[in-house]
Amino acid sequence: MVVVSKPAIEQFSSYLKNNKPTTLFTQIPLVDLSKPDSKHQIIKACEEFGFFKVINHGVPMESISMLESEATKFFSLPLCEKQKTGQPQPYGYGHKRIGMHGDVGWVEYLLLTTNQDPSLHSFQTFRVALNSYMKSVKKMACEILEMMADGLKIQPRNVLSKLLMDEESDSVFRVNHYPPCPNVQPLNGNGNGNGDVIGFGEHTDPQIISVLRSNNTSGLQISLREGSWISVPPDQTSFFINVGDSLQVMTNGRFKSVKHRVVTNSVKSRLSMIYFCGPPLSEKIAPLPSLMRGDQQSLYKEFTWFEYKKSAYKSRLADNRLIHFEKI
Ligand code: AKG
Repeated sequence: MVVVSKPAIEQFSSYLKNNKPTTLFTQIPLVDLSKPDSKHQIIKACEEFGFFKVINHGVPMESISMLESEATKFFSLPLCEKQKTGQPQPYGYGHKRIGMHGDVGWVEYLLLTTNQDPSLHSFQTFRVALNSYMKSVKKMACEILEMMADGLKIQPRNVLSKLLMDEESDSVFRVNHYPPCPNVQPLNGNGNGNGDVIGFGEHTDPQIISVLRSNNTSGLQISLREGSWISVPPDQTSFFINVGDSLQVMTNGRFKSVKHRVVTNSVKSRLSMIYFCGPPLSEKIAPLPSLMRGDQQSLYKEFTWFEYKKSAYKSRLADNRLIHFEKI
């Protein structure tokens, strides 16, 4: 549980900026990975929203449920037990504080590297469930990235997925737990509405893509291009894919990383698990040459993933991190 005293709740009550109710987004781009036209659907969704939902993904439901159950057990442990996984610097268990620069949310989380992370050494069954889940999710992510390359008509088709398959791939895994937030009036049947409290503040993900799965509790919202926020109906059998900043750069701005956030629920807790697909630290992040036409110029200065990450760690959650890397 996140233990927060009543006055401290106000700290989290970043009421939605425009204070307008968000609309439930029923037209989320849906990609059926088993269909031959999925590569075109992926491109369209990445161009329009930087976000889509996938079905027929091939990740066994058993593996998903096993990880969810282990994560739920973990978060129900006393605080001192959870803290044995280490402080989030950046890997380990964290609660309320997100990052090092004053961002807070109604959330507790575990942030792990996808390579032999030592944080869970005393949680063996959790570690086993995590490894099995990550293996399937990584495979699905690679398939999506290969379909993306096909849809973009670029060769070789593993130009993006090889960054994930690389032994040095700097991918990260995060499990977030949002306990019910008591001071939110249940304005609708789901227990969330206008007085939403921020669980995880608005941001874009820095990596290539992120693969998100949550339980059936609502809370995830994405920002549309024109700036309005919409609620994403939860679906525990599907995955949601976010375009990250790195993919925005690799496509020279053709795809845009999606701004998203999580609001809390007064009745139900939310559990989400996210695989952030990152390249190796030494990888140059630049527009893919095969996507550049004629004398088209890169919109971005040259940088490595290491340089981007270093800069991102100095920023606040909602900052536009790419701004420092754009050509003027
Ligand atoms: C993040 O951990 O970066 C998120 O955006 C959280 C999304 C979620 O918990 O659904």
